[in-house]
Parts: sequence; C-alpha cells; structure tokens
Amino acid sequence: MTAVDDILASHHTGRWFVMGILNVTPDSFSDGGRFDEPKRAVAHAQAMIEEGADLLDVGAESTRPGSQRVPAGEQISRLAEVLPGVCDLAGRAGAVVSVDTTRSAVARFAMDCGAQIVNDVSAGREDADLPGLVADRRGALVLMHMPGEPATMQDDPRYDDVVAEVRDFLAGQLDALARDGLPKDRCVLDAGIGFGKRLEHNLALLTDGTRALRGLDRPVLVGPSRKRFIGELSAGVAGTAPTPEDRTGGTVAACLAARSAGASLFRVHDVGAVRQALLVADAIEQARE
Ligand code: HH2
Repeated sequence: MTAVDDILASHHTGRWFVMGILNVTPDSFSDGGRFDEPKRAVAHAQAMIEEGADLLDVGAESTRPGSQRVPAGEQISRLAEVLPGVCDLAGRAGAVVSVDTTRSAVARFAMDCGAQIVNDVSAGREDADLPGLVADRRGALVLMHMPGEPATMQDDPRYDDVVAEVRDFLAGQLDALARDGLPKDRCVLDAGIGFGKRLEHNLALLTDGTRALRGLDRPVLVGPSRKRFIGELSAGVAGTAPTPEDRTGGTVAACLAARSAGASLFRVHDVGAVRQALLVADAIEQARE
C-alpha cells in the first residue's frame, strides 16, 4: 500500500518507489501509439501493477525533444477514456496515480478521477493555478528542471555548473510555490534527465545532482528511462545504437546509481526490471551492515 505521505517522507525513511510510465499519446519517444487505445492502456497499467509499480504516471502530452504542445482540452479527452479505469485498478492495488501535465485544468480533471500527484515538467512555471490546486487537494507536486520548452530545449544546452544551476533553479521554484500557497513539504524534486541536457550533464545529474537536490530536504525523483543518453553510451555494441525498447540495462544502471546517491522515486517503463534491481541492491547493502 502506497500513500502520498509515505512518498513525501521517503527522503527520511529510506523507502523507495517505482513509478510506471503510461503515455496515452500517439508520439511519445518510447511507447507512443502503443497505449492510446483505452483498453490497451488499462491493460498495460494492470501489467505494471503486477510487476510491482507503486505509482502510475499517466501522461497525455509527449515532452520529448522537439515535441509540440497539446492543448489542455485535448489532453483531457485523451485521459477521459483511460484515467477512471486506471485510478480504479490502482486504488484496488494500493498504488498511487500521478498525472504528467503542466496544466491545472488537466490536473483538476485527473484529481477528480482519483490522481493524487501532479508531475509538472515546468516546475510550476506554466500555470499559476497549479500550486493552489495541489495544496487544496493535499496532493503532491513533482517539480522538474527543464530549460525553455521541449521544442527547443536540446538546441544547444550549456551550463557553467549544471548541478548547481539545476539545484538553484529548483530551490527558487520551491520558494516561489511556497509563496503561492503550496508548502515545500508537498513537493518532490527532479533534475530532468534528458531535458535540455547533454550526455555529460545527464551523467553528473544522476549522482551529484541527486545529492545536491537531497540537500534541499525533499524526495528526489529520477527519470532516465530508455532515454537517448543510454543509446549514446551503448552505441557500437551491436554496430548501431539500441532502440528505446533495448535500453533496459542502461535504465537499471542509471536508477541504481541514482539510488546510491539518495533518489527515492524511479520513473520508468521497465517496472519489473528496475524493482528487481533495487531489491537486490538493498539486500546487498543490508548484508554488508
Ligand atoms: N521524462 C519524460 C516525461 N515526463 N517527468 C519527470 N518528472 N521526469 C522525467 O524525466 C520525465 C517526465 C519523458 O519520457 P516519456 O514520458 O517516456 O516520453 P514522452 O515525453 O515522449 O511522452
């Protein structure tokens, strides 16, 4: 049984949670078009729960590099056929549902269906009504670092000190949202792997970035799942870069590295593999104590 308050306390308790990704989109980089048919989406949610997902993150807008924005009304109509069923089966299984959106209208619809977390890749910058909504519902908000917009973020990402800049940005957003009525203790932080980042930025953020965000006294979420940096690192093994579906090993490695640096939420496509890896890593750690 997973409760939002357990997730919000995970940086103190040491518990971790696997968040399964469900994209009801035609164009997501890994699973686009696979789950935009409602029956298949709900069946996939069920499969991820059986693999041990503690949370399900349902999104109706791709934010992959170069993607175009999806209006709130279109996001709601994509979610309408899927979310009630997903919330129902998550509720019966003791899992929490989050909605991957930057728009308060979409978040309100999802929370009316039973979602308790809003995963906002704009970290509260896009919709001034979002913090108040999350506060009123006693939900949680994931604040993610992204420079600019998905359409342009990979054009030429540059940082003097990526870890410090991401930490300072998220610390500033925590303060800004607190002024707008959302207490810091309702927030989770995410460095935004693959969002306006080059390979070296992603690598630094998984460990040093996680430690820096932990320094802000909030739980840390990482989302390396099947992303391009894994393909870049393993290109050449079989002559070509692996497709997103063939990046499970790299996803597991990235999650374990982030776990050792203190991350407690893992947003992934491959729920069973990541959960198994985290359980084994825990057992190895306990055997040493
Ligand atoms: N990554 C994606 C989407 N949402 N949210 C958080 N908090 N962190 C992430 O790293 C993150 C996210 C992109 O991955 P995916 O949902 O698989 O693809 P797409 O955006 O193409 O739908």
